[in-house]
Amino acid sequence: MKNTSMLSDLSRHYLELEEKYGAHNYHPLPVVLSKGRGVHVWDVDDRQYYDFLSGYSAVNQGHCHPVVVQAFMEQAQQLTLTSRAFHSDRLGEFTRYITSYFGYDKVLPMNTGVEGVETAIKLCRKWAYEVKGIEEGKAVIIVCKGNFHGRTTTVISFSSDPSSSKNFGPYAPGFKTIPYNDLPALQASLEDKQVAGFLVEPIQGEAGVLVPDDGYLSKAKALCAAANVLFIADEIQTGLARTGKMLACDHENVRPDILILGKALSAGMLPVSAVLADDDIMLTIKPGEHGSTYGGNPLACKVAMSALQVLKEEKMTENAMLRGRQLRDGLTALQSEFISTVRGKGLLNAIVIRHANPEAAWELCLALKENGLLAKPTHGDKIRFAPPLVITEEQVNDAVAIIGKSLATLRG
Ligand code: IF1
Repeated sequence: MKNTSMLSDLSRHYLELEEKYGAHNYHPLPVVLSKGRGVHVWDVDDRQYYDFLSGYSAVNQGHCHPVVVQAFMEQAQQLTLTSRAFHSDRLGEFTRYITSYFGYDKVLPMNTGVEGVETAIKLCRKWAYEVKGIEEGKAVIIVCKGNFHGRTTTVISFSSDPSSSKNFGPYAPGFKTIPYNDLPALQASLEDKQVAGFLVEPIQGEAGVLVPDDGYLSKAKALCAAANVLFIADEIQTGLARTGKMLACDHENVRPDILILGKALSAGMLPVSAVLADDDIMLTIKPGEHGSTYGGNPLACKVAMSALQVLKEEKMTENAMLRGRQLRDGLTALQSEFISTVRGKGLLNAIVIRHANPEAAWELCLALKENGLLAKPTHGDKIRFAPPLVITEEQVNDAVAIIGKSLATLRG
């Protein structure tokens, strides 16, 4: 299936190493990268590309952001890990910085995104039993069809994508799936008194950048509040300026009861995630009840503060809003017979390919690569366009021209 004929010997060498010695749990585009700066990455043959995936939104700040790299290097030479058996000067600073940045009482730092989700689930259940008064072991968390929240055994238990869950059972109970962007379904599910939380992506990423109707998030939040159910926002992919606001929930002035961040919280430097909540929720977890060896390590804390700082200092939220609109307008103006939909918010966008050949989206991504732009198809016919938020007006025009030129190769 993989056409590697156009690859250099050097690229093929690295690709074959991964193929031979690495597990086959991915199907990457045949390109071998060795360098990144801002919106660009370079392959081992020194060919330059626009990165329109941004590590699935982990490098919002651009590759190797110099301010974040500097913070990383300073801290790497000072102290990198204490474990949580001891305090560190960086953890204290970080907890103050991030809670005032987002306006919450407390933060619980973890590493990967899915650990943040797991933490939110545990917090929600603790709160359900110790504050709300649900009978122990009975709490239900409502989730949405088409969700993607990560790959642990509990989290895949409520995935609706068989490729994430099939033959990984037995599955964890305690979750109920309702359709996304469906307020009546949410309202009906909230009648069950054992419901403790509603876990939702403000825009569904993996599902193909599905943007819910205006008002969905604010009304969902209101329904949850009325039912004394925690509104838990997974902003791992949508947060941190990606959609043209600091959080995607900000588009509707929604303040989640539990906020989960990851990915760009470290500007792509190392896995850093965080869960934010107020005291009534966060203080239900007591010493010894949850944690992680690396969670809140000094290196992660320093890098995360720097990653958050540059988002604000360089006005990346505003740029994502402006450049996102420009990108969608540019894609629409291509008037390609092969694009059935252009959608997204800020710089989290996707197109849906319409073509007789079911491999057309993959073929288009190969053509994009040849023309100097990297993007990855999802679910066969969708392609995500999510460049780093430092992209300029000129670069967006250039990228749209590359996409137009590549679409032309799908003809015939
Ligand atoms: C992979 C998708 C994106 C996420 C949300 C939690 C996590 C993710 C909303 C878990 C992770 C990733 C993981 C990556 C592919 C990718 C992805 F296509 F699968 F859906 F971005 F769109 N919540 N998303 O999007 O975070 O534990 O990975 O740090 O290969 O699994 P993680």
